[in-house]
Amino acid sequence: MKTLTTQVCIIGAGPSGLLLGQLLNDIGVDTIILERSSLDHVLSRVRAGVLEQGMVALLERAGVGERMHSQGMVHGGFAITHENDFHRIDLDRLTGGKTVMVYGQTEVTKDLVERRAATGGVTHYEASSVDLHDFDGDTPHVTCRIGGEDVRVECKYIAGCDGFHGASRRSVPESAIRTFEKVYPFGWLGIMSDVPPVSHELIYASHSRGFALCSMRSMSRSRHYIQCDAGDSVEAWSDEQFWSELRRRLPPEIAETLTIGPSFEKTIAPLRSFVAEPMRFGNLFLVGDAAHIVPPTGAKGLNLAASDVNYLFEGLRGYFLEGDASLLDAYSKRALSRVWKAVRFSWWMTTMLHRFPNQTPFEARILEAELAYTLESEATKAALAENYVGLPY
Ligand code: FAS
Ligand code: PHB
Repeated sequence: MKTLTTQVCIIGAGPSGLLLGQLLNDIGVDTIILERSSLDHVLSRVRAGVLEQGMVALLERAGVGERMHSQGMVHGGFAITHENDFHRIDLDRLTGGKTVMVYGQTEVTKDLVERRAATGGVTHYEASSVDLHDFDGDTPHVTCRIGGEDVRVECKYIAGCDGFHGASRRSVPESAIRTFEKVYPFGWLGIMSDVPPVSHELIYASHSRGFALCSMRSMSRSRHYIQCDAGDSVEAWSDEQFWSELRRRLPPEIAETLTIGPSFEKTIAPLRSFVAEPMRFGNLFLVGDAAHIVPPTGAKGLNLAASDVNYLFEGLRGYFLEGDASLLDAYSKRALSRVWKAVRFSWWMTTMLHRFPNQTPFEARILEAELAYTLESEATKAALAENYVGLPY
């Protein structure tokens, strides 16, 4: 068995693992990242598209702000449509000048992968049989197979950045962890297409036929979603069927300007809210999707991963550079406080904008009133805006 030694062993080379690894390496704290998939697979993932200002600042600090600022798009607002009505949510005005950055998670990952390689960070891709050991004891370590060889990584701390289906959360004894979950009775069918977006800002559509979202990656690449049945399959949706359903869920004056074209990516994502408590187990810290999942309606998943990274980075910096473990001890409480507020916001936006099968007439009226009140009241629009741009870290 080959033995490697590092200060922090990071499981997973998604946004959480890569961002944490870069911030730590940049202050001289050694990390090794163990990633199950190939580099190509990691770079091929298409997921989030909206970055809060807190995440933008962290990416700048990690040295990957240049391409984001040159290719990303700063948005000062977005629209909510309800049947044929159009309402702009003016983030800039409602939050006193805050905005969001539209820049795909794929690009964020690419920038972080390149930065880590350029600054000598060690990442082992295609690491299999990753197992976590003695994270509650004195010799935390991780074993895995790399290139057909058994490897043991000895470390002081383990950062579980391996997503919802990873090994980290599953390594925690059931008696030590409490989970909270809500599974929604629908999914999102998403496509990518190299056609201009229908608007210069995002459009969240609430319609009797179901929810839709018109987003983008650039002014020549669109990212669209429609609510679909939880058991739906991608094969059941041709491009033509997708585009015609999307058109039906938009106000006519927008639908008629929709540019359609072939999709080069088409997936269905299930929607769930999930939180694991606590987020620390001895020398193991859960980060990002390893600890929580939100429906993408509020664009919070990727951004919560960033705020977890911020809190854990502050804790590890305090420990390794100043011998002060207080912020490490506070990690789980600080992270969960912000996580639950984002879980609430994502649940609220999802519940308000989607159509639920088996909804009673009373429930349908209540949700219509919720949306009408939200769109009429400055107070509720301000609350929507401050959550959308991101609550403070
Ligand atoms: P990730 O899941 O991104 O990364 C985990 C990494 O760990 C992966 O590279 C995985 O290969 C690796 N891994 C897993 N198990 C391992 C093991 N045993 N050993 C080693 N490595 C292992 N968020 C939004 O804000 N907006 C969206 O529109 C949006 N759309 C999404 C669509 C889909 C289909 C999915 C799945 C998620 C979406 N999300 C969205 C949420 C998503 O962006 C996550 O919040 C974000 O990827 C979280 O990053 P990580 O915590 O790094 O987890
Ligand atoms: C995206 O562009 O993929 C996106 C944007 C906003 C969301 C969800 C997804 O709320």
